[in-house]
Amino acid sequence: MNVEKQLQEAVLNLYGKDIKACTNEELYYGLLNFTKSLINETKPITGSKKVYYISAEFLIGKLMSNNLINLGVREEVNKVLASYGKSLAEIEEVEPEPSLGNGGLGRLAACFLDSIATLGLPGDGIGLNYHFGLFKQVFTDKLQDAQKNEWIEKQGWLNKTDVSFQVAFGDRKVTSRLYDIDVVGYENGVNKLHLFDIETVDESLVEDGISFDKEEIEKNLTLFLYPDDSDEAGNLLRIYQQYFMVSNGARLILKEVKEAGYDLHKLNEHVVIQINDTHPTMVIPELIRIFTEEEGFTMDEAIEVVSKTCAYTNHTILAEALEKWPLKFLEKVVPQLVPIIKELDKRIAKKYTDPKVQIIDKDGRVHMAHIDIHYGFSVNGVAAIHTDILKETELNHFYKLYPEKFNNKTNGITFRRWLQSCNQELVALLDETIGTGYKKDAAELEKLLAFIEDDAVLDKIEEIKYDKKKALAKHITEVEGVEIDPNSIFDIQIKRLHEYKRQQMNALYIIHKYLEIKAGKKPQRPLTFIFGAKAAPAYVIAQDIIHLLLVLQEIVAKDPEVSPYMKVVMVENYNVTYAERLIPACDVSEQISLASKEASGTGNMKFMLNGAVTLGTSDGANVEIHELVGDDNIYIFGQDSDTVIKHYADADYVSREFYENSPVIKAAVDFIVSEQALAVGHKENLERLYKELLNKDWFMTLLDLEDYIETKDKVFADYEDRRRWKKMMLVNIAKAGFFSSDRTIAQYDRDIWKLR
Ligand code: 26Q
Repeated sequence: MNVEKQLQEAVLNLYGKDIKACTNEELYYGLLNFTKSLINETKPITGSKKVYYISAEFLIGKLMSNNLINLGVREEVNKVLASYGKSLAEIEEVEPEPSLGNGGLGRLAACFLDSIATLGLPGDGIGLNYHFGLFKQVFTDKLQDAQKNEWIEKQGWLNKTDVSFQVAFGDRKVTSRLYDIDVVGYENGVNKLHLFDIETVDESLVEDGISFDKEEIEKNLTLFLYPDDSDEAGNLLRIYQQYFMVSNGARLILKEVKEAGYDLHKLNEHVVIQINDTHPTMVIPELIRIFTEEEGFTMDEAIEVVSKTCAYTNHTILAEALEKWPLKFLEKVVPQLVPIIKELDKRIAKKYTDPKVQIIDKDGRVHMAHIDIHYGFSVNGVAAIHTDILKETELNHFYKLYPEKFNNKTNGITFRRWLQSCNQELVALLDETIGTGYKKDAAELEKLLAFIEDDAVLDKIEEIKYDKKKALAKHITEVEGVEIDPNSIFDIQIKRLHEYKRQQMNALYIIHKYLEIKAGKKPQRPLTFIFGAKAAPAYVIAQDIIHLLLVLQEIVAKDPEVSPYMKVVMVENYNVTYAERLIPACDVSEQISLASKEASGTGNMKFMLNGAVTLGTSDGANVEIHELVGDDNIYIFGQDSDTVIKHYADADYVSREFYENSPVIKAAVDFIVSEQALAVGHKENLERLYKELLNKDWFMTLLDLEDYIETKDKVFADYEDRRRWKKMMLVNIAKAGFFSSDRTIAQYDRDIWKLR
């Protein structure tokens, strides 16, 4: 293949110009056509059994760089463009980022699609084509404001198909339209991400910000990704969305099965449906409904085959995030499913008397996870500790009924995006030192351990980090208007804003440092604290925490005594693209959730792979990172999950006691409502947050604060032993192979899907 010739032709066709004369925007669209034609020449992945990964979220990020890597032409394209004085990195900027996910669960789904195709497994994603996705975050008056994020263009990765279905709700019928995005495996074939849309969608329904008429289902169904796991309103719309997704999904799956000529009674031999959290759970009663009403199955037959086809992944143990829909809501939106759900419930009630395992509870709420567990063949958690907690506590009643269904699949990340695409400098070093085998077998990264005493390699790792920090600093200056010093320590916390993730604890450390500097105790080296986080618009305390961070950013920046020693930056509209800049530039990775609450975390893996050192609690995948790198290459602090779970059981955590017994904690918490803070911030937000910490603190911030301060001080002191730190970086990179999503997907296939 002659890349130059093909690219030249692509832009000539579009614009009648040659590469040299094109703008970056024109080159992007030329490259898009070029890449799409390469994809069309790539073989579809086929087989007699296929996995359908159904998910309300696919946080895919920009696709150009990854597609070029996976097609094996990125370097060549780069060279050709460079020979015309063009920069591929700048051209890639043109691409809009689809925001089809909230956070971890959506990004995981995207990594999984990449790995499924890379392993050559037949497997498609099924989801929704949200026109504005998750909201775009802007800061106004140090508060989060939500705006629509337009990402769909005339020319893009979405391909309109001729697939369309009728979907009936209780009060209306609508028509769907399927759009596909190709998913290219790394040096392998192509699968698809199927995104359903509604034909009658109307973008003009959106008024200012993200408000729109919630009743006009025909027009609004696919406008937005429901932005919360905490908002009460809009629940009905969410049920419309979920049913729309699974009804179309079921139709598509059955269409493909019939076209292949398979017997529907043997569905489970050809299809496995992986249910990503409970959002797609209605696929179970929907399939049963279709089989009994349209395909002549008896209820027993339908239940049996569907149960052997569906598998469920749990991503949370937060009770409030487990979906429980009032039967009333389902009766309005999907009355056709209600008799099926009642039948499923009746069968369970007949078999088991324990109220904890019923599908419909005494208040008439349908527990979606319970449907998945009773009527699916596999239940998995997403990190070892998470699965253990599910088995021992949260889902213990189910574990006792079905021990054989429970299994762990520790999450992973695709190294194509989180190493090859975002850190080409590190890739070059790895290629030089350990060869290129790690690109197909991530475990080979361990070969890097042989260089632990090699100063040239250690220095190179440090130099790459420094260059990435410089690049990030430049970007932050450009887009946030904040100067940061690449010689300072970059301490980064990026993830959805949630109390259990404890950004507020990080803020209290910053206050503590600020007060220390004011008192004359200066850090050895300047510190840069970087945050990125969106908060669900209806999640009040999360908004308050964002406000506090922005207040601290301003106080520190405006204080000439302090600003030479520390900076705080809360970046606006944190998203996948931003993560790709932040992660390679990080020194200290903040993974500080209250133990037992973060199912896994995947940012922790991305940071490690890029040579950051973790400061974290014994939670989620941090536990496995700890086991892999050993005590000397990670900083673990805080109470463990057993202790935390016991505090909840005994209801004996009183945050005020910690406040009253520790002058350090008291000073930091009081600062939130100090005159100094109130002069910059809003009384309402700051007082509410202060009171929350003192009177409730449900996620036990103050429990771990002193240990956090002590440990973090040690991290910063250790950073000065440069040789030791560089070795820690190397060990973290070398041990990251386990967290490749290729490993995760191979395990899903081996234990659950059995596609070959
Ligand atoms: C629930 C009810 C009603 C409306 C919305 C929701 C809702 C929406 C999104 C519930 C949960 C989510 C997202 C959850 C999520 O992202 N979980 C994360 O999943 C990651 C991948 O497994 C883990 O690494 C994280 O630990 C987990 O928090």
